[in-house]
Amino acid sequence: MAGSRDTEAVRKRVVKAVREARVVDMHTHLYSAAFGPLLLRGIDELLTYHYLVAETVRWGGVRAEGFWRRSKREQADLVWKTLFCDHSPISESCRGILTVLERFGLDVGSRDLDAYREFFDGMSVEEHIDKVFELAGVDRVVMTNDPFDSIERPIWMNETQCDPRFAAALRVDPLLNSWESASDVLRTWGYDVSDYLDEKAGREVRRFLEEWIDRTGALYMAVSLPQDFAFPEDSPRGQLIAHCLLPVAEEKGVPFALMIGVKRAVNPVLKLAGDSVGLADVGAVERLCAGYPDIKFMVTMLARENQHELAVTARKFANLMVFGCWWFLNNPCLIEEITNMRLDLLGLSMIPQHSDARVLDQIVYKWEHSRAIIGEALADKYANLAATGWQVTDEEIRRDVGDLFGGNFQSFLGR
Ligand code: HDL
Ligand code: ZN
Repeated sequence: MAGSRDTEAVRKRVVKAVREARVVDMHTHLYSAAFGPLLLRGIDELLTYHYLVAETVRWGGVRAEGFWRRSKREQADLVWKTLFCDHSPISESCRGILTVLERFGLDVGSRDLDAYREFFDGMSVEEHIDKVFELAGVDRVVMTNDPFDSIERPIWMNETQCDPRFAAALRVDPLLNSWESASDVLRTWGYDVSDYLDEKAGREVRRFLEEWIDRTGALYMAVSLPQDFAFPEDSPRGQLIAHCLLPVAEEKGVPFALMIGVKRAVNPVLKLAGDSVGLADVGAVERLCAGYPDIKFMVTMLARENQHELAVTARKFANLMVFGCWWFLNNPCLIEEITNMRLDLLGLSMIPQHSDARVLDQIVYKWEHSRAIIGEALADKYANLAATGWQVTDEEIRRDVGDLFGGNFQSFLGR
């Protein structure tokens, strides 16, 4: 057994284990090479990530309409000038790009954007994926797969072989949040659904979900939900969840992931960057978990103010797995706060982080930054144990860290 109450020694062992942990990134917007243009990679995509678009437009040098009229390269040039040259790149989104450049061994001090472009352009997509997964310490990522996406759907219909490092998740936002238009589309695909959600429509929607879970091998079904999400609710979404999503989740044994608290398009001209956050009702999560004890729910919420109640709700329901510091919470100050809250309330029975990466290279920085913060929070907890005389082996530390960075997710899937 390691030394007696040497808290510094145990901290070092925990930080090392977190740094070395293999990761299963359970929510991303990445795609394998088979999905062609859907896989975003390289410096210009990193610079035009919607987080940086919002931060660039804020400085007023360009209105959003003018930004969108520029080419991707011109947009990246403008972001680089505004956020990296005219002002220091302090924000998490900006700093992340510098972390990526540094991890690839590039000369960050040169600020030579064209040299960075030349480097990324020199990698084939296969080389690029291999290198990024190696640098990030990631074994597998889960994609966000939308059957209603006009580019993605034909790729699945052609039974494309997917890279085993990229698992699928069936995203059902159009179905649940825009039933009117989704039902029209479903009819064109041969599902006999009318606008009115009768028993036949319910049967056909369940068939659609089952077919797409089988086609994609989806590990779970997921939806992002507005801040005013309510359940139960006498609405198309409420009926679709109760009569379609939940029965299929139970039948197929796949979790239902709810991502709650989005205020959609508060500034539409910013496009993806135009969404915001709103306080949501954790009671809906409580009623789902209580009402359907045999169904597994993974939940992340977008408002900082929802985090404590969500963690307490997870103490009440073993079929609830909270995950990630999502979107506007994916910042060092909030990852630290939320991770400490969850460790105090839930111990190790939670999923501390996902990357939400949209650009391949982002998993390098998102995981580097999160490992540092989660590692420190975890080290504090083991130091507290050591201070009592509790001793922990390296195997036990690696077991616990493995649970947090992939094991809990895999176990919750029942796979
Ligand atoms: O709905 C989601 O999955 C969110 O993650 C949105 O895609 C959001 O635009 C995002 O990229 N957040 O990081
Ligand atoms: Zn996402």
